[in-house]
Amino acid sequence: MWLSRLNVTIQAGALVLAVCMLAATAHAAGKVHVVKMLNKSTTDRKERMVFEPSILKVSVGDTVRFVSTDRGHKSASIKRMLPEGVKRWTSRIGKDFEMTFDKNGTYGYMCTPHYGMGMVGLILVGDYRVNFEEVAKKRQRGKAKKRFDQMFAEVRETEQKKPTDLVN
Ligand SMILES: [Cu+2]
Repeated sequence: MWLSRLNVTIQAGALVLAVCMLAATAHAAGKVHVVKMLNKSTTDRKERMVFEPSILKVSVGDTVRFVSTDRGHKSASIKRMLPEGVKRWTSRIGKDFEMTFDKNGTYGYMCTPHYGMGMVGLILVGDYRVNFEEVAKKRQRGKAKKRFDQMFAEVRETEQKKPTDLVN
């Protein structure tokens, strides 16, 4: 009697464990990365209105959470800075926003109200080179152009120095 009850307990325990492991596997499908939306850079106090990090490399299937650390910001994709067939996105000002990236490529985005102040960013997904040069050709203005040019240069430089850093 006592033994059979113990047996049931062990079986139930094994079942709970199996369910937990399954849930953990499902969750591991994609990583979640955080991009902060800030009034001031934490690494260079002279730089205002930034996404941090402004260049983010992720794997296909990963999610990026844009966190509204400071108020008044949003994340919106930029026309002709997305891989083919990817839908544009735009978040609500001052709200956290999550976006899952299911396609290889380079993605350019901005905080629409602060584009003129250079609040733009790049997300490199998997084999981001499929459209990198096209995205880099897109015409930009003012401070956004300056920051994008710096970012493209940084990506190219990293590619030359340590190509493995940019390959998933
Ligand atoms: Cu902003």
